[in-house]
Amino acid sequence: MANSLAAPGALPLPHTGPTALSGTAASPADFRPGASSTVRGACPHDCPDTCALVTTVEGGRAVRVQGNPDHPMTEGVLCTKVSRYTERTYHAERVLTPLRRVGPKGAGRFIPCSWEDALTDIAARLAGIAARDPQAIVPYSYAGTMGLVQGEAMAARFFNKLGASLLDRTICASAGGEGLVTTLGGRVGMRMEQFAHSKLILIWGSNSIASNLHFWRLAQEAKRQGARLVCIDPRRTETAEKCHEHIALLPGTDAALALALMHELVVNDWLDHDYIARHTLGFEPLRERALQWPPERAAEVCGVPAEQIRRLARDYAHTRPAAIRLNYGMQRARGGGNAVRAVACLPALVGAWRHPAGGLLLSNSGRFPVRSEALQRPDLLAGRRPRTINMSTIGDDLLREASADFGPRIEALVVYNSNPVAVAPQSSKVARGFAREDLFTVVLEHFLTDTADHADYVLPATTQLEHWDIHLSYGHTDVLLNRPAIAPVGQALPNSEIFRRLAHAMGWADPYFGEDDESLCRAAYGEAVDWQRLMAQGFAALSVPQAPFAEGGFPTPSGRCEFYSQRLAAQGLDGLPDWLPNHEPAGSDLRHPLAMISPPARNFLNSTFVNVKSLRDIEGRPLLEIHPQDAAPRGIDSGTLVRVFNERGEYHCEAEVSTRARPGVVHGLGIWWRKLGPRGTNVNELTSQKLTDLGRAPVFYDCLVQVEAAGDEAAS
Ligand SMILES: Nc1nc2c(c(=O)[nH]1)N[C@H]1C(S)=C(S)[C@@H](COP(=O)(O)OP(=O)(O)OC[C@H]3O[C@@H](n4cnc5c(=O)[nH]c(N)nc54)[C@H](O)[C@@H]3O)O[C@H]1N2
Ligand SMILES: Nc1nc2c(c(=O)[nH]1)N[C@H]1C(S)=C(S)[C@@H](COP(=O)(O)OP(=O)(O)OC[C@H]3O[C@@H](n4cnc5c(=O)[nH]c(N)nc54)[C@H](O)[C@@H]3O)O[C@H]1N2
Ligand code: SF4
Ligand SMILES: [Mo]
Repeated sequence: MANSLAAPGALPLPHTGPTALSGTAASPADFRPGASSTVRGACPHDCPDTCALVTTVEGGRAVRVQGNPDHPMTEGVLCTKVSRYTERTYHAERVLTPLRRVGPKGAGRFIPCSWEDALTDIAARLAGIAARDPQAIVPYSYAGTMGLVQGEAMAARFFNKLGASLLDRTICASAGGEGLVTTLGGRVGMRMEQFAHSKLILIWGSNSIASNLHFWRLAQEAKRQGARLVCIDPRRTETAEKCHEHIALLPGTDAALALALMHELVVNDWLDHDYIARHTLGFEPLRERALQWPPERAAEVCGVPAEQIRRLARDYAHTRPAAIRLNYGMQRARGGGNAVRAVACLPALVGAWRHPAGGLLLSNSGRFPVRSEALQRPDLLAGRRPRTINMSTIGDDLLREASADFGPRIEALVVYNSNPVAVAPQSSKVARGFAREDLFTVVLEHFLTDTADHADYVLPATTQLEHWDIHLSYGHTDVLLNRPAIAPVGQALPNSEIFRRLAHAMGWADPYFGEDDESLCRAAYGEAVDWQRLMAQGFAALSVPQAPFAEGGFPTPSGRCEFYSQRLAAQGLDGLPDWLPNHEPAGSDLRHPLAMISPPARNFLNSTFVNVKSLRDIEGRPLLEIHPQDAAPRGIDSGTLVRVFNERGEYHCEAEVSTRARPGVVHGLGIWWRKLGPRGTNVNELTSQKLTDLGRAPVFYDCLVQVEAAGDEAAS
């Protein structure tokens, strides 16, 4: 069976033992010309919806990817992006063989080579560096796939055995994650499906229609049943437009808004004293803090009317059940961790958790009993304690010399499931680092991204249609299994298999490198999830209470919702949540008077799909939304090519004059590929490598810029 799936030209496995591709969902007969079958899978993307997929395969070729109608959260519906999955999978520019660099670094000039030559040379180069200091080798990966097997399983075993630097994966969610863990005790919250029954929903820092479509369906259901929807977002997004109310606060001011809401709850005694007494910790000091935040003070900070804040507090206190869909947009500024802490206090103050459709949801990923140690084998470090590199400061770190503080200079990078040259902050520095001629870079990819262009070797990876994987979700609470629907395209191999073969090329014969992908899928949850059910229907629900904190039981050290955190206080930090002004507060720099946020584009997923023509056509061109009041004095109209700049760099794109932007705030949408943007730049030329208060995360939306008409010479 395994061989029937081996790609033409792919090497047989160099070691004995089961192969990565053994045990496929479709029987070999399905690959006969003319045969048709459907295969159940999971969407691999970094999206809270984690949809269940059904791929139709005809004659060995995937012809359609659809939502699984049997999966309650997917309901048979996919977003536009993933319904175009076959276009991406069979894209003419897919990398089909290993590639070796022939041009200068970054030029993207390669020639094909064999797997054997590539792996032999890579192993020799890595072994040479490791002989001096394995910490000079850095893995770099994020969520190109959220799969537990094609993510950090075989890859982690490889780097742990090697003793390479560890990577702190902070680029997306670690500020908010820390905030949530501080207050609630874990990445846990309401069950997603319960939002359909809420009567008030605050959509806070999220453009659900673009980035959490299946939640939006639930919110629509609630709206039909009479719920009021309030969107809290600096940008008038398509979601904000469809809510009853939009609170367009300034970026990075959410904690001030939350504290003013608490002020109103306290002074009007709109509190659930019984819930507070039994299930929370630190109410008295929180009360003191809240009393410092009358709505007038917050109104000044947030740039919204005090009356709007008062009304929101009244609604929140008097509507049952009241739910908050918090999302990551609001934690990409300096005080992002504290902002999440502050918002996470609200449901306990009013006892919203008592009802299944009340409370808050940022993430439920902490509910999944993933056996990370079994997958990643940290024991292979065998007592070594390699240094940790923060992925969000890779720009600076690639340019650093060896020092006692930092450790060895970075000599090699192995990148998979990520496109750092486009997505990491301050990308001119990231690109400069990747362009170092003395840096040895291997990139596992589907396409020649901005990052792959800088590689010494590009290794062709399989897509979700071509490999096994198993998933958690950070929205719903179902485990999903992904079975391969088609044979690997070209000579592509799963990430897991590439690391297996690399281990073999290093001369490592340890049995744990022989474990196949199906076994890894089974090992991911062990007995905690019913494997037979997963095999049969593609998903399995975790048992999570409908109202998780109705009777308290928070997974904090005290078992209570911790308004006050002893743990943070012991570190010398503020025990209470507070508003921390941005690193780059609006009005603080006359040369760069505009605050820029850069939220995702609806038809891309971070930098994925930018090269899929039908989706790029919908998005049009890289653009900057700017309010008419900011555009007029600069002589800018819709369609004007503009130069957006600060002391870190400049980004060229088209202006769209629009009241989606509030005065003083501009929006650079989506993460375009640098090489597809005018002058080879994207929005991350402007963002900084400063970090958040908690979680060491980047501050993409805490960024001051100036904008001017660029004139004709800006054309690409
Ligand atoms: N279509 C699509 N879907 C995606 C993604 C994508 O790129 N495209 N990315 C995926 C990923 S990686 C993630 S992490 C999630 C992100 O999911 P969310 O965190 O829900 O991200 P967005 O929907 O972009 O919402 C961010 C919103 O926050 C707003 N915002 C910016 N600054 C602030 C602020 O200071 N306060 C408040 N209240 N709001 C602010 C932005 O205007 C934007 O509308 O989405 C995932 N889903
Ligand atoms: N300015 C600005 N920058 C941002 C953000 C923002 O809002 N504004 N958002 C940030 C956030 S939330 C995130 S999560 C990061 C996202 O950053 P990344 O996780 O790097 O996400 P992508 O840009 O989607 O790049 C993922 C890459 O992985 C590849 N890939 C997918 N599946 C596989 C696979 O199975 N094997 C291999 N080898 N490769 C695969 C894809 O082809 C793609 O090129 O970006 C961050 N950057
Ligand atoms: S990107 Fe999100 S909405 Fe689209 S198919 Fe994947 S999980 Fe579903
Ligand atoms: Mo993200």
